[in-house]
Amino acid sequence: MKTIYSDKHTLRQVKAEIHNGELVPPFERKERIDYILKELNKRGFDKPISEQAFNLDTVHKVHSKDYVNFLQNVWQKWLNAGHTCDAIPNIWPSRSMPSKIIPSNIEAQIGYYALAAETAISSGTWQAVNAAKDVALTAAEHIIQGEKSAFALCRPPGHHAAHDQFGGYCFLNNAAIAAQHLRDNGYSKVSILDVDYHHGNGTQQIFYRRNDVQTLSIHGDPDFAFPYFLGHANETGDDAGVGHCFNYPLPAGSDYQTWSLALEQSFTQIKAFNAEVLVISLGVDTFEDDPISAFKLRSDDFFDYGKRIATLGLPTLFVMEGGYAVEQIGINTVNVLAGFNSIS
Ligand code: FKS
Ligand code: ZN
Repeated sequence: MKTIYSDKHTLRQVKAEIHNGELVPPFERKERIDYILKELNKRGFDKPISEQAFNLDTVHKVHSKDYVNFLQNVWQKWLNAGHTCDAIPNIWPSRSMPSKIIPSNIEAQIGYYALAAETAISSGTWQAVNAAKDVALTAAEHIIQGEKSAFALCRPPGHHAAHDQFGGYCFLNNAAIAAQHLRDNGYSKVSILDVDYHHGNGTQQIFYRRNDVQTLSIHGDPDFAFPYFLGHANETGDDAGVGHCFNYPLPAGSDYQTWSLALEQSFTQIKAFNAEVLVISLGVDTFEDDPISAFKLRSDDFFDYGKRIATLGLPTLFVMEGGYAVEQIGINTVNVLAGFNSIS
């Protein structure tokens, strides 16, 4: 399995995130990628391949033009407003003032396009975000060219990024963009299976009214887990998309036995859909020692579920999402890929 990677991810380095009422060093930091690269090398995976540059055509099929334009320009506008530190969203058109007017004030614009407050914007954020989308598209190209699998080592992650909103460390939805690219290049049915601890709200929203891309997510119940407002079991799709969205919210403390039952249920739906290609939103924050999550998977469990994913026998594109136990993120991530390789 080839890994696609861009060193441009290091251009995104924010000072802090809001966590439990205080500013703390960001959980989503560049060192995460170093541990994964080190473990890939140690376990004999091929040297990572650099990303190719793609234009924004595919991006514009899953995100609005004004949102993408905002991402490209926000940092310069923030500087022009006289600010020097990272930008942190702090005001929203919320339920009591649900305005659809896009404000010209940059602080207000940031709030308009934000879905949460933990995700700061820094110099270099767009460059990293744009490169992560190139990583995902390059990996999708490998599948289109006939590879059985590929690993898009994206940073920042993408699955919380909605049609026109950022948050949860995500800006462009790398998995959704890759899925769209597969759709545009001969694959008529794509399944996106999200195994990150957090619900893939952005991916769900983007494809909610479509019947060509099935979305499935196994995650901490929104009753107690971020992003709180989406990811319930009764969200099944709308319009043409009815029956194409599947959520498996699980209780805090869920171990691999519980988790893998949900995985098997998701497989039943992927088979019923007759998916031609699989995109895995791969977050390893389901790990027992993850600092911001509440599941109990152990390192060996990651190998086991990688193996189980391979039994589906589908071309499979792994797209990196979360995982914050940095010392073990490499082992857990590579275990999934090695498990997959072990039987395919
Ligand atoms: C709990 C606050 C939760 C935000 C968590 C974001 C998780 C991001 C992720 C991704 F894959 F996108 F990186 N804070 N008090 O892991 O889902
Ligand atoms: Zn996560």
